[in-house]
Formats: sequence, structure tokens, C-alpha cells
Amino acid sequence: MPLIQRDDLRNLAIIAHVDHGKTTLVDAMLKQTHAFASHEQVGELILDSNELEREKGITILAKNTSIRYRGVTLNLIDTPGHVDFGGEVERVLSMADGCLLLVDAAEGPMPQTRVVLRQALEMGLRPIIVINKLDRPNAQPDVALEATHDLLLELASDPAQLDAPVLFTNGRQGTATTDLTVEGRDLEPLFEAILDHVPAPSGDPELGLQLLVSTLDDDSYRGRLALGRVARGNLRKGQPVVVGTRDGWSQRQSITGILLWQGLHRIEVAEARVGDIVAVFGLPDVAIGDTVCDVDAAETLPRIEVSEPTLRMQFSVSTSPFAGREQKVSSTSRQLRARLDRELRTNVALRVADGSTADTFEVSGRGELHLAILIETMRREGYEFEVSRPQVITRERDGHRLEPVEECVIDVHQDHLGAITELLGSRGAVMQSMRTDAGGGMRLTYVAPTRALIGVRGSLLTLTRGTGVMATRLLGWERWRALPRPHRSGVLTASQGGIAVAYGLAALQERGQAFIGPGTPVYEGMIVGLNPRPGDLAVNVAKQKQKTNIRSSTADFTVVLTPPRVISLEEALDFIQDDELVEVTPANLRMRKRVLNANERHAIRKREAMARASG
Ligand SMILES: Nc1nc2c(ncn2[C@@H]2O[C@H](COP(=O)(O)OP(=O)(O)OP(=O)(O)O)[C@@H](O)[C@H]2O)c(=O)[nH]1
Ligand SMILES: [Mg+2]
Repeated sequence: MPLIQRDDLRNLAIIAHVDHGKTTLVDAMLKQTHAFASHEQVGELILDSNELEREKGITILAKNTSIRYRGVTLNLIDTPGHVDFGGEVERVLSMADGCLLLVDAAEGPMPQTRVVLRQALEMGLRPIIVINKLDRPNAQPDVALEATHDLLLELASDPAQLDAPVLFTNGRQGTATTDLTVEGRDLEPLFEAILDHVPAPSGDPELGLQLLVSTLDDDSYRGRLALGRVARGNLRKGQPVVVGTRDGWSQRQSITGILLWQGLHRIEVAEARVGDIVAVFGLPDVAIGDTVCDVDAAETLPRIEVSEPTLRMQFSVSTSPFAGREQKVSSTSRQLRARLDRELRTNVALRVADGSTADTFEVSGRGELHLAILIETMRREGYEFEVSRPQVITRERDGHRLEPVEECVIDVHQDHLGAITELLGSRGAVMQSMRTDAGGGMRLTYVAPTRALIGVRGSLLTLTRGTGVMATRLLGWERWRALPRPHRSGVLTASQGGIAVAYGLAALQERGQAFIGPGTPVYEGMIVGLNPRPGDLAVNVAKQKQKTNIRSSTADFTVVLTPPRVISLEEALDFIQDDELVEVTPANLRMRKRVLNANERHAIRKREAMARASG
């Protein structure tokens, strides 16, 4: 039997640089196709459903949904645009035949636009160009479109991909038009373009089933769900299958149920056909990248390979004097390992290896945010642990040490130009270009080793009071080179344990900036402030004012404390040095010296200095 074409179906991914409006556009597509029952309350960014996604306003996990337009089922795959979650995009593109490439009409194509477009084109997806956020006051849709066309011309692998339709949209309002002189009314032109340009899935229904697992999900009563597209054959409930895993073929198992999407819901069906995106259950050990096959046609599809991590850090069992006080779940070495192993099943770009001791694990990811999200998730689940400063992952080639190098694009207002060029220059980043736009905005492009860029995002936000935007993209691996060492001043540490009091903090304030307020429990070696000078200084923040019988003037009793600087997880990861750790608990984040006792630290430094002098 020949291939069949599923004219009743389209599978497409929505890809873009971070914040260019993917999830908002999906909202509008869901609403205009009446994917919700009238009683359902729906808000904004509907697919950004997990807690951290809502808080941060970004998509972290790729997600599926499905709508119906003119009798055709459109399976939409929303993807994250932040570079650190690029693994998520790579994981799901194989389910699609086409993609909506969104480009912000004011920003134009950005680093991640190029990365995701290249991947989509390499996988043979047919693109539709969507110039979005037409309503932005500084929108320049023509300029954005021209730049997008240039990019497409550069990256297309098949001439058919160049023939991409163009839509201009306002995702927030839910309007689209093919002609800038005609105002859009709804998303109909976009839906029509999808029907016309995204190829209908095709495949041979008579051959044995093949389904590549691209996503895993847990369902409270059905157990593990494996999501993927039926690449070949048909699928029915109860069907016996074998699973091609990294380590060979599984035992014979059977599909106990099949789900198809309907809007945001999944409904159980008895069978699915070639081209459908389904979730199946009954396969408890299945992993992402495995192929589910008919028992009589055991042939695997190529595994999903995602790019390698660039940063790694140590996760270790807490050795803090406060260990055990704030954890909500047991956080022994075995529990942490089990939790990290569980993460590996779905977080495809993550790697975990044994560390130098039984209580330490090397966790590698695609960037600071990728690792920070994992830390934050585990902390909210109740775990307690310690993490080290992130380091770049190097490779050896022909006897040379190589390190990741990135392109970094920064958008700032002219007023901040001096501070930003100094920041990047002091890190050893090399400027490639500088462009002004009409509104006084500047776009600076740099090339720098990943190592030089750790922590730059935080400094950029501070220097520009939150208005600067930075985006990076991995260029490749280059020879390790000497860089100016970004220099951090010293820290103020607690000289002994206790509860911080106003009197002690007033003394700290004379020396530097406080990270804690009165009432905070501290231990010896905990970092409690910033020393504006190099070198660390121990202060007794728990020190009470001497009680005397004679009451001096009341002015003595009132100490005016400036509010402490509250350090976020991402800032803490940037801030700490190699001899320091971040202690993570469900209730608190603390920074500490690895060696808590100041005398011991001093002795170690002396020994190291002597070793350097003699060797
Ligand atoms: N002015 C304007 N703002 C928009 C439009 N579409 C989205 N936004 C805003 O842009 C921001 C980002 O939108 P999202 O839909 O979360 O973008 P995204 O591409 O899904 O972001 P990531 O998934 O994190 O990459 C939000 O504040 C939206 O309200 C639009 O058409 N016009
Ligand atoms: Mg999103």
C-alpha cells in the first residue's frame, strides 16, 4: 500500500527568540478556535502552566496542544525561546512538519532566532514567517522582515523552504494580515497559511508501528505517559509492542491506553493513525529518544540527540552547621542522586556524573538559568543541598584545551553605553559591531568565551536598572585563552554563630554592605556582607551592646540600619568564588565559605602560597 497523506492533520512547532510572543500567540489561536468550553476560565500564557514559568514569565518546557480549524486538526508545539532551554526545542522538532518562525517587529531576528531556525530547517520543516508585535511603538516590520529573509536565505537547506509565506501579527490582540496596508481582524490569514503551507503528515499505515518518544509526562492515575508522533503504521489500545532503548530491545509490553489532544485536554481514544501526535501509557520504563515498535517490525528511528552542556557545577549534601533544620524531604546523598536521576529522564540537555566524593555530584547544563531552574525546583520540593560556582566545560583536541565561545548581543539605551562597553571590555569580550536605532537604543554584538560571560547578565541589569537585554548563542569551541580575571572584592563573614542583631550589624555596616537583616540566624563562616576591599573579614554580627547601669543618651540605643541587599539564587551563583558555596534549603539561600573557620582558611592560604613559592 502506498503512503497516505493525512489532509485532516497538520503538525507544527512555534519557534522564536525568547519573549518574541510564542505563548501569547498560542493563547489567541486557542481562543479563536474555541478550544475552551464557555464555562472555562482562561487567562494569559495558558501553556506556561508550571509555577516557575508563571513567576518568571518565560517558557521552560515545550508543550503540545491541539486546535481544530475548518475540519483540520492543528497540533501546535510551543517551545521555549531562552537559549538555556534549547534542548527542549531540539527534543520536540521531530514531531513537526512545519514551523511558525516568530520575529518581534521591533527587535528583528535575535541570536536564538538563528539557532532555532537552523535546527528547524535542518530537520526539513517548512517555515512560515510571522512578524509579530506589530503594535509596538518602535516596530519596523519591513526591516525585521528583510533581516529574516536574509537569515532564511543563509540557512535554508532545501529551496522549497525559501518559499515561506509572511504574516504580520499582533499576538496579544489576535490579529494577522498578509499586507501591512490592511489591518488584520483575526487570525484567519494565519490559519489559512498553515493549511496551505505546512505539509500534511504522510506515512505508510500498513507497515509496523514506529513512534519516537519525544516527551515524558506523569499522570496521577495512568502512570508514565510517553508522547510522540506515530511515524509509521497505526496504533491501537492493547497492541503488543517492543521498545528500542539505548541498551537494546525491551521485553514485549502492551499499550494500555492512547490519548489525543483536544485543546488543552487529552481524551482517551481506541486507536491513532500515522501522523498523529499521541500520548501512550503502559510503558513504565520508556525514555525520551526510545522508539516504540510493533513486535513484528522492530526497527528503531534515529535517537534524539541534543547539543552538549557548556556549564557544570557540583551539587553536594549539605555540610552546613544548619543542615537538616530546614529540609522537608530527606536529602542524603542517595536521595539527591535519585532526584537527579529522575530529572535526567525528562531534562534531555542535563548530565549528571559522580563527583570527587560520595556526597558530591557533577551536574552539567546548557547555561546558568538551566541549572538555576533545577536548583529552584528541587528546593521547592523540599530538598536541602549545597552548590558550587558554575564552571565552563572544556574539551581536549589535539592536545589543546578548548572552551565554549558565544556570540552575545546586548540592547541598551545610549546612556548606558559607556558602562556596558567597560563591563564587557574588562572581561575580555571582543566587540564585533555597534548599531544605533532611531529611539536612542544601541545594539552591541560581542564574541567572548562563555567563561567571560558568567555573571554578565546580572551586572548588565544592575548597570542599566533592569532595562538592558542580553542574548547569547553558542558559536563553537575554541582554544582556551588568557582572560582578564574579573575581580570581586572580599566578603564579610560571621565570626561566630548566633542571631544577627542591630548592634552587630551596625558594626558590619561601617565596613561594608550587609546581606542579612537583624534576627537572621548565622554560623561561623557564613557570608553576611560585601567587603568593599579585597580580602575577607570576619565580623561578629551577633554581638550585643554591653549592658551598663548608666543610661547614656538615647541616641546610643537607636542604630539606623540600611536595608540588606537581598541576593537571588542566580546572583548568588555568579557571586561566589571557588572557595565558597551556596547553601540551598526550602526556606533560605545562604552563601558560605567552604572552610568555615577563619584560622583554618588562613592556614590553607599560607600553605598554598608556600607551595606556589617553592614549586
Ligand atoms: N506589544 C505586544 N506585546 C506582546 C505581543 N505578543 C506578546 N507580547 C508580550 O511579550 C511578552 C512575551 O510574550 P510570550 O508570549 O511569553 O513570549 P514567548 O515567545 O512565549 O517567550 P518564551 O517562551 O519565554 O521564549 C509578554 O509580556 C507578552 O504580553 C504583541 O503582539 N504585542
Ligand atoms: Mg513562551
